[in-house]
Amino acid sequence: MPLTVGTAGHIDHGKTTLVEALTGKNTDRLPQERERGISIDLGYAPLELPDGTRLSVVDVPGHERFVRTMVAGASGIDLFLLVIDAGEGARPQTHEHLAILRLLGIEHGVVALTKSDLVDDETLELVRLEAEELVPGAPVVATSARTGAGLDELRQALAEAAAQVDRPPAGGPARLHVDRVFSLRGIGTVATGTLWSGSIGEGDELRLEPRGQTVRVRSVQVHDEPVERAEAGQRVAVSLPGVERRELRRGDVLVTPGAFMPSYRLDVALDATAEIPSRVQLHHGTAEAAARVARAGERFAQLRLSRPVVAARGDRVVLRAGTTVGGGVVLDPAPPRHADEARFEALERGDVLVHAPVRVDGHWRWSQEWLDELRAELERALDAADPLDPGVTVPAAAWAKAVLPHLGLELRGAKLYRPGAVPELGARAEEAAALEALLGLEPVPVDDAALARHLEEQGRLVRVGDGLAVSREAYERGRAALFDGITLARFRDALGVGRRAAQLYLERYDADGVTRRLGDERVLRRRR
Ligand SMILES: Nc1nc2c(ncn2[C@@H]2O[C@H](COP(=O)(O)OP(=O)(O)OP(=O)(O)O)[C@@H](O)[C@H]2O)c(=O)[nH]1
Ligand SMILES: [Mg+2]
Repeated sequence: MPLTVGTAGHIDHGKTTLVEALTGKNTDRLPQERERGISIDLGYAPLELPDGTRLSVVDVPGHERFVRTMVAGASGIDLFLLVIDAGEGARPQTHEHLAILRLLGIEHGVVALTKSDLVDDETLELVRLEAEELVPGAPVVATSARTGAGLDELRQALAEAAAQVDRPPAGGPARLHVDRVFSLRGIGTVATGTLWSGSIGEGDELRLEPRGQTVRVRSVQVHDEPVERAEAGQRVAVSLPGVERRELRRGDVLVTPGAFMPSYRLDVALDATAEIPSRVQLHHGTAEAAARVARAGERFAQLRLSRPVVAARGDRVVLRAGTTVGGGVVLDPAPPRHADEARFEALERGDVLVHAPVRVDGHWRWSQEWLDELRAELERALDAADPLDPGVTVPAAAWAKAVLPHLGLELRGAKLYRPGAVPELGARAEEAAALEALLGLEPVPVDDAALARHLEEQGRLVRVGDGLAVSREAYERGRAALFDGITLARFRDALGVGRRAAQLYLERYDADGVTRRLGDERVLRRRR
């Protein structure tokens, strides 16, 4: 099973140096990072362990101003590598990162005491005790990237910790939280991230949320190797032709179309590590949003967000207000706009109290309130629709088929209409009359395709060629002039139009099944 290990720990405690000692890769690639000697953005490197385990390493910055970046990096990991400087011991971001790991539910990992070459044995023992107290149950390994001391032991400890991770295979629809975007010459835009569920393969159609853009995957890579399909848990790079690099950023989500709805509200069970104020910064996946906290009793809250997130039940979130103040587990990713404690308690018990559609035992379920909201939204769209075609496109969601019968609307083709709705000219009646006055034998252009279709349905014109029309009488006159074996020249003379126009008439008769082309001639089709 592919696993990702993320570093954690206070600034300058040696995370990046340790990752380089383990993997051979310096993940501080930005010029500012090299100049200032600190990590600013997330770094990535593959790590091969002696027992053959392959881990992806995410190296995070320790600076207190970049904790938000740390949360984005930690949100997709399975294991932690907490780094503590043996000379300094635990410092503020050691504690904060550790709290974040706990809030994200990341239980397994290893503590590395770094720079052991700089301290005496007694100091090392004191820090070891501190570490053991801080992270009970995790192995603590003293290391030095400078001398190489403890590195083999650390690799061994990481392999053992990896063996303990037991992540249930996450099937279902695909969801990838984007953490990095770049463009490659000849390939185009590439997005990377951890695939939280489902799988992604070449040629898949996905939705880029919360923007709501449909994209197609050209190719998929895992660890710089092309693969046909990437599976949940893997760090994945997908190339997305036709998407501009600036259209994508960290925090965006790639999902199976129709499977997740971006939401401005989350119902969560809170896990407070400090006083949670009424306004916080929400971190979910690689995304962030300002949130208002509407408490429901002691333990629950509805988070009302400044921008939508793509969440699922059971997801973990982190809440910060200057510093980390807590987190939560998502109970309902698309709740109604109210927060009453009883509802939260029922949700937590696992009762299915749904708002937006969810699949329960193979059947779609939704709340009446949600259905009313959807209906109101569709009514607004119907009011705004072209009177000539007063319908709206069926919502492109997996639940559409199940929900449609409950809407009281009429399905015609791929669109929904009010029952019995008929096309009406409305404000275009004058335009139609002006057009009709122009119609005759010679085809005239009609720019308004919807209008042309409507007038043809009413028997007021016949469309020929691309964006042209003739009068109904002209069409009938031409039809009466047809006989078996007629050529283009004879037809042109019979109708008294130009060669190009004659050609358009004949093509229309062919399309209508009146004639069939046989070499240079037309034969009449026998009607049954
Ligand atoms: N002597 C000694 N110095 C070390 C060791 N590991 C790291 N250092 C030094 O410690 C300083 C900080 O190391 P980094 O690896 O950049 O620390 P970091 O934790 O990645 O820092 P941020 O990413 O900014 O939080 C550098 O000057 C390293 O050379 C070690 O094992 N021994
Ligand atoms: Mg670093």
